Amino acid sequence: MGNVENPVASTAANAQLVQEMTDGFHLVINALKLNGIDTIFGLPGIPITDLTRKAQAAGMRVISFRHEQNAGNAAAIAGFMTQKPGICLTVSAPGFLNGLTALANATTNCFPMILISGSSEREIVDLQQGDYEEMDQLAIAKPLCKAAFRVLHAEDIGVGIARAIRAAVSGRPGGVYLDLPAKLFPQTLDAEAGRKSLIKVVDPAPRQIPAQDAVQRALGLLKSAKRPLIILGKGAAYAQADADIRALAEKTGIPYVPMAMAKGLLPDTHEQSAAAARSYVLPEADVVMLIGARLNWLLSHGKGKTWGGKDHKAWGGQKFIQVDISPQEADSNVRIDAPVVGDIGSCVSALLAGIGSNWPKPPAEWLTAIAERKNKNIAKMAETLAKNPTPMNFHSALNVVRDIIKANPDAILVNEGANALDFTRSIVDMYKPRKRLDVGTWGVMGIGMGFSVAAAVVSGQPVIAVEGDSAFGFSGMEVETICRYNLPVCVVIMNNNGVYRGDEVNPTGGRDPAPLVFVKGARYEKLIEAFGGVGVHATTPAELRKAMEEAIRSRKPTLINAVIDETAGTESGRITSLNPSAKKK
Ligand SMILES: Cc1ncc(C[n+]2csc(CCOP(=O)(O)OP(=O)(O)O)c2C)c(N)n1
Ligand SMILES: [Mg+2]
Repeated sequence: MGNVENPVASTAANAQLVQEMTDGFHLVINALKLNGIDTIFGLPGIPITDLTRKAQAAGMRVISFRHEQNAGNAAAIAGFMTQKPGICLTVSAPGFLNGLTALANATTNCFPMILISGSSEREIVDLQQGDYEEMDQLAIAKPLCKAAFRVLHAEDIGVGIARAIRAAVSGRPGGVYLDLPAKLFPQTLDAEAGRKSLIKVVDPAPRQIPAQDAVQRALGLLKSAKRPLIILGKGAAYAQADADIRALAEKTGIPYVPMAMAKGLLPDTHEQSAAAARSYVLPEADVVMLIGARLNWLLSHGKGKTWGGKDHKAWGGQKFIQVDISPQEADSNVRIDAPVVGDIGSCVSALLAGIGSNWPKPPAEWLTAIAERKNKNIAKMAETLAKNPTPMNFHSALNVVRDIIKANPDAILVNEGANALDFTRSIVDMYKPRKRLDVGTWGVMGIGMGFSVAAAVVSGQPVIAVEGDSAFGFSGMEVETICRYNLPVCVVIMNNNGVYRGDEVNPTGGRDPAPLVFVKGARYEKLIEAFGGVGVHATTPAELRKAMEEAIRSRKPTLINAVIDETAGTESGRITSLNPSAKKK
């Protein structure tokens, strides 16, 4: 009670007491920083507004978005690029739900991210008494992510963040949900106890060394092949084992096909690339080595006509080697004769060691047959690209993008749309790993601006986003974010007036437009001008080239509205056949 008698001493003692306390806000921030996480992608509001302020005050980069889905996509792709979980921070119920699509997409694509959402008062939520933004977020997130956790006590924040990080990046990476109720943030804790409660995660993604017998089995099968093929998936790109993957391809001389986000792992101009002869090599290969690529729909499930099978479900006769971090991946669609389970880096290095220096090159007939098809297809494409039709079409516009990427191989290419996606993937060569970021496993629209913001923030490199006009609309408001943070992003909208194409009409002759078409001649470039960015209306390849060169040079936020022939596209681009068609005409 001495303090009551001496008011001055009492104030000083209280001040000291306050200094020695910490709270939930700071524990969350310090736990992230302790683990090398320096950026938060999010959108403020109750109960996490102060967390965003305090994180910025503590030196973290806080990138605020206009919609949580875009913040979530940014976090996910930051995770893919860095092998550290990207953080998306949202408010409760609606903000959480807005972030959830990105979380599910991250999990599907094996991108490590953590969605951290504030949540309402547990006692009220659980009794369903109608709290502000009431929702049992943990239960809803669980089936859509790799792991989900909730922290109720400030002393458990360290453990909660540590578990979330491990779950996101270890084994097959994926999305993790972390639920932080509002009441957690103001909870106080003795500062020293708080510091001690935090965990610096040691070896968050431990290497997983493949078994030697599995490696030998795979090499035996590969050696027996007459027509071997390697398929590189985005798991191979994620692994950052670029030099070893290249050495594996080059030492064996085996032709390879990169999946979309593995483009550039070896330069697309590499002589062993069989991408331009894909429809020849898949059915003809006798042994296929999948490296970080799953036999999902993107590879026609490893069977059917694409693989030389007699009908759409028949096995084509290939033997498969599958290098994957998940032991459950093998046999998911067809028999895998030689699974090699481990992290891609360790697996590739073990395979390399087994290959030694005098591995026989694949038979010359195989290589010659591929080269013939490939050269023919490349020549045909060069002819198409050289044309300069009016109005501009996908080819003449993308020929420009192709040149710009060739001249700026460190630039990151973000890509979404249908025709705008498929044509870009096949026309624009990539020269370096992890430079192509796209719609991934789901073919989801809406990743464009979130991916662009994160790519620019994480890498500091210029970003070129090639967007269908429909695709752009899903995240278009983030051009304000791009301008606000002054990011070197150049958005190129392939504007063909609609979804797939812009020439459909309402068959009834009624006043409503057809479901797939947009306002004709829309001036998208004016959107970015509203926020101080550079807008360009480009109707010819020359105008497009000039604007793109200037965007790269100036690093100013730029949006180029590239006007494309509205009749140039096809339904769903390359995946027309996936549309269910009515039997009755
Ligand atoms: C979230 C989501 N909604 C809808 C779709 C269906 N979809 C696929 S591509 C696409 C847009 C294609 O139009 P656009 O981006 O303009 O590309 P274009 O073919 O015209 O070049 C849509 C709506 C999707 N893939 N993802
Ligand atoms: Mg379009």
